[in-house]
Parts: sequence; C-alpha cells; structure tokens
Amino acid sequence: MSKTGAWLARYALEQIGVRWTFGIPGVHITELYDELNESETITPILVTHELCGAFAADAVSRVADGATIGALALVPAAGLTHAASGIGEARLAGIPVIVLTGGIRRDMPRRYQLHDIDQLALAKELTKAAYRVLRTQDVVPTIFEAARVALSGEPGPVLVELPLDVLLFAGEVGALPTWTAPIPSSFAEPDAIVRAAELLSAAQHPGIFVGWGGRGAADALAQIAERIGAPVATTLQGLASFSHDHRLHAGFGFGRSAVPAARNAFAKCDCLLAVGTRFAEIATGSYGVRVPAQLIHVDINPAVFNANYPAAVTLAGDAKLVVQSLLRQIEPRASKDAGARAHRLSAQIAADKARFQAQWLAHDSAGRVNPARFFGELRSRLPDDAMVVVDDGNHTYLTAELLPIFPGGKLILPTDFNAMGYAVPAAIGAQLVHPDRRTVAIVGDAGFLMTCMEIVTAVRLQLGIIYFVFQDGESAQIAQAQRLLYRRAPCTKVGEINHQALARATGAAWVPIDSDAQSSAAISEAFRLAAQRRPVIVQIAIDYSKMTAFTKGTVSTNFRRFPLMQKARVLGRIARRTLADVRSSVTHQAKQAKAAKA
Ligand SMILES: Cc1ncc(C[n+]2csc(CCOP(=O)(O)OP(=O)(O)O)c2C)c(N)n1
Ligand SMILES: [Mg+2]
Repeated sequence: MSKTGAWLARYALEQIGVRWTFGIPGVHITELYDELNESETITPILVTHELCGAFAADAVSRVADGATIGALALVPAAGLTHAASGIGEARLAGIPVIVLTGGIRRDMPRRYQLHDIDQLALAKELTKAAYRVLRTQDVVPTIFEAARVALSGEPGPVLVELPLDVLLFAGEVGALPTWTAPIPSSFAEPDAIVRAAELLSAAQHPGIFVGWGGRGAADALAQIAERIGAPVATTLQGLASFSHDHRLHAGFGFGRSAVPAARNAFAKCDCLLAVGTRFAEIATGSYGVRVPAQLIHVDINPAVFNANYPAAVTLAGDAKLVVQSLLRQIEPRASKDAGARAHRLSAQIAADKARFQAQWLAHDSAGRVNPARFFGELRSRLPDDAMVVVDDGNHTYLTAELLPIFPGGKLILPTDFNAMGYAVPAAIGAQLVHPDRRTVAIVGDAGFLMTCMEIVTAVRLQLGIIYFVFQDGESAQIAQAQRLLYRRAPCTKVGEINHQALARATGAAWVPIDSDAQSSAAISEAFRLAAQRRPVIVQIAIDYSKMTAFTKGTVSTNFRRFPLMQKARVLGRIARRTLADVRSSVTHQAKQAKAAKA
C-alpha cells in the first residue's frame, strides 16, 4: 500500500498509546498535524511555547503509570531548541517522552533551508537516542524502536526526526507491525538477593532510601520496613514513592539536609537498602549523607551502582520485581529486635515530626502567611489521590518538608536538570491524564513568570488547576544562599507583576491570600472556582524568613567541604561586608537624626 510518512507516524503513535502531542505547527510538520487532527485517539495540543509542551509531555508520562506516554510534535530547530529544557528535564529524571520533529527536505540538494540544523547532534546530550527517518517504510519501525528505547531500562526521552519529504509524500509500505510494550524484568542474581536479605536481617540499624525508580515497589518496601524495623526516607523526586502516613516514613533525605525525623532515624544506620535512586546531588543534600559500607543498591540502570557510594550488594532490575524477591527472602528470616525497633522508631519519628511542625507553626511570620499553616490548610482539603506539581525554588523544599503525600497521591517536580518554569505547564499535562483528580501547583513567583502564559492553554482546555504562587518578591532559593555566603543577593529581585491582571488576561480566576487569617476561606474559594473547570491563580504573601532544613544543611555541607584557605577567604569577606553594612547603617541613622533635628 502507498502511505505518507505523516499517516504512518500517526499510526505508530496510536499503536504506542499516545493520547496527546504538544507543540506548535510549522511548515515542516503541518502534514503530521493534519493527520493527528484526524485521529480518534490522539489530540494534538497547541501550546504557547514548546518549552511548556515539553514539560507537559513529561508530566503526562509521570502521572500516567504506563497507561500512555507523553509526546511532542515540533518544528525543526527552533521548536526543538525551545523544548530543550523540558527534554533535558525528562532525560535526567528518567521520564519517557517521544519527541517528533520535522526535518529539512532530504530529497533536494539545496543548502541553507529553513530550520537547517543538525538536530541529531543537538539531541545527543538531551535524549537517550535520536533517529532520522530517510525512507517511508522506516517510519513505523523507527518510531516503535524509539518508544522501546524510551520505555525500557531507565526510561528517557527519544527523538525521531521526520524530514518534510518523508512526511509529505506517499511511498510503498508492506504489512504494518503492531506494537508490544517492553516487559519489566529483573537481572538480579538469586545469590545476591539472599545476601541482601541476610545483611538487612542482621543489621542493628537498617534504613531504606527510596527514589522515583522505587515507586512501584512501595507496598513491598513497607512490608520490608516493618519486617526489619527500618525507617524509610525518600529522595526529592521520589517524595510520593512511599506513603507519608506510614509509621516508619521519616521524611525527605537522611543526612545533614534532612528533616529532623529522618536525620535522627538514620543517625546510626549500618545497612542501607536504596531503591531507584542514584544518590544524585539533591537527593543527598550535596553528598552530605553518610552511607554505610553495607549498602544494598537496587536500580534498573547498573551504571548508577558504585558511582557515588560503593555498594556491598547490587541488584539490577525493575524495582518492583527485585524488591518483591527480596521480601520473599527476608520473610522467613528472623530479624533481631525488629518489632521492638520498629515500635521505638515509629514513636521517635512521630515525636520528631510533631516537634518540627510545632516549631514551624510557632515561627513568627510577621503578618505574612506561615508556610506550615498554609500547607496544613491545603492538606486538609486535598483528597488523598490529588496530584501536586511543584516548581524549583525555596517553595520546593517547603513542600517537601511540610506537605505530606498519601497513598495514591502524586507529586512531580523538576530535580536533577532543575529547570524552573516546570509547574504551570506540567500541571496541564497531569490534569489531562486524570481529569477527575484535583491538581494543584506550588510555584515560586520567579518560576511562575517563566511559563505563566501557558495558563491560556489551561483555560482553553477548561482545566480546573489551582496555581498557588508563593510571592516573596525574589528568587529565594538563590537569594538565601547568597545572603549567607556573600551578605548580598544581586539579581534576585523578581519583576513586579499584577497577578490579578494576569488572571484577567489569561481567563483564569484570581484569589489573594495576604495573611494566615485569610488562608482557610481563600483556599475554599479556590477549590470552588476550580470546580467550575477554570484555572485559578492564588497569590500568596508567603513568609520565607525561616529556612528549610534542606537549605541549611546543604549550604553547611558545601561550606564544610571548602579547603581551609577558601573557608578563610569566604568568612573574611562575610566579616568585612557585615562590618561595612553596620557602619553604613550607623552613618545613615546619624544622618537621619541630624536631619530630624534640623
Ligand atoms: C532555568 C533555571 N534558571 C535558573 C535557576 C536557578 N534557580 C534555582 S531556584 C531559583 C529561584 C526560584 O525563585 P522562585 O521561582 O521565586 O522560587 P522561590 O525560591 O522564591 O520559592 C533559581 C533562580 C534554575 N534552577 N533554573
Ligand atoms: Mg520567589
């Protein structure tokens, strides 16, 4: 039969189970958009900026649990470079995304065509693999191969360039293949699983650390935790990988940057079971964790083993399968004092969590909104299965430390690539996948400015997403660290924006929260407005005067690692600038007093 590349690409995407593509059409890819427009199962979504399209596609994959995969349909070069940060985010976070781009015509020898750039070279660092299709009959097999690579092992984005002539012109193809999804597998050696079970059962102070890759293993991990009497900490990306209402859930991180419950519960850890984490910088608070020699490391990607911390046992494979095998080996073994330890730990964790919460609530927010009070109000209204989408900044770590996530709940955010601007568009992707689940975004005022115009798309799609914008007037996560180390915070004041006018301009609703007293009623109002399938911008006068455990711990970890001379230089600068600041303030006061007298 004779088919165009665009028809074949649509066929392949339908087979894979793609339900939405994000992007902006351009001349190289209008043929594909025309096909997608005809599809009964795929909806092409127009975005305002391809960066937002990439974040939305990433979010589709993150919340879909394998039911569908996020996809992009981009014009060559400019569409791809605009989408690059979102693709990079998916790459470092291990999120499958199908990136389809148009390409310059390969059937004519002209140079300097529109959008002519070597996209495969550009995609090299951003994707797991990149393909260019030169023949019509290769369209379906190549897209299937791309999807297989995207979904297997540690998932990731994959690019397929479809040159204009391939999309546009019909060519002969034979019988079309049908798609079969890759099956999760475990490569862990049975002996290694036994060894891991022995170590964990014999440990005096075992601990469990769960990342994004461990989310499918949560039930088996909860049973292991009880069986061996171990506290459970998560990474930032893996915040929702273990229920926060489990009595052994300790918190985010376990080292110097962790919340007190996790820091204390892991203080004597002598055997660590790490699942689906690669001990990256954020997960470890800039490597401020003490990892015991008896590390049992489970991951789908063997390249992460021994990269940052040497492992006593490595178990490669799908986390759910490996952890279930491990549980079967642990069950018959007697774990000494495990019951008593679990009991003691759970009491200590509960007390530490309560004290942490009380300290936050007691903090004087000087008339502004206390973060713990806000998150308490929000949590009390969120259903357990709500989806929380977070951006990158101080609000990220406040969310991680103050908003518990319960079974069935989702929390997605940028981590290792760490691109601000994620939350507004990612919430759109998440809400599309689960239209009946409450979706809320927590976003800083600077990050919000990067992508807030995408709310236009949320309005058009009638998505009742609530955007909680933490308005502190600056890029706090950076400014706080600058003030600690430099006593100055250049380039962190955020451009002023009238959120009410922005809401009007985009068609969203607007609700302000200026003080704790307004929180409860304002959040109720936001939920009421969102129920009318309309996005809501909630502008919050948040108080950032109390630092998160993460920021305090991480700044301290980094500083401790400075060579002695560098420490002296930095401390000297702080001292000089502090003195100069005191002097200038004294002079200023004296001048004012003089002026007042005169
Ligand atoms: C694309 C990008 N640019 C810059 C940064 C550096 N950065 C990390 S957090 C942050 C501050 C974010 O400010 P805001 O969105 O207001 O959140 P807040 O920290 O105030 O909660 C900055 C600038 C980044 N991570 N990503
Ligand atoms: Mg801010």
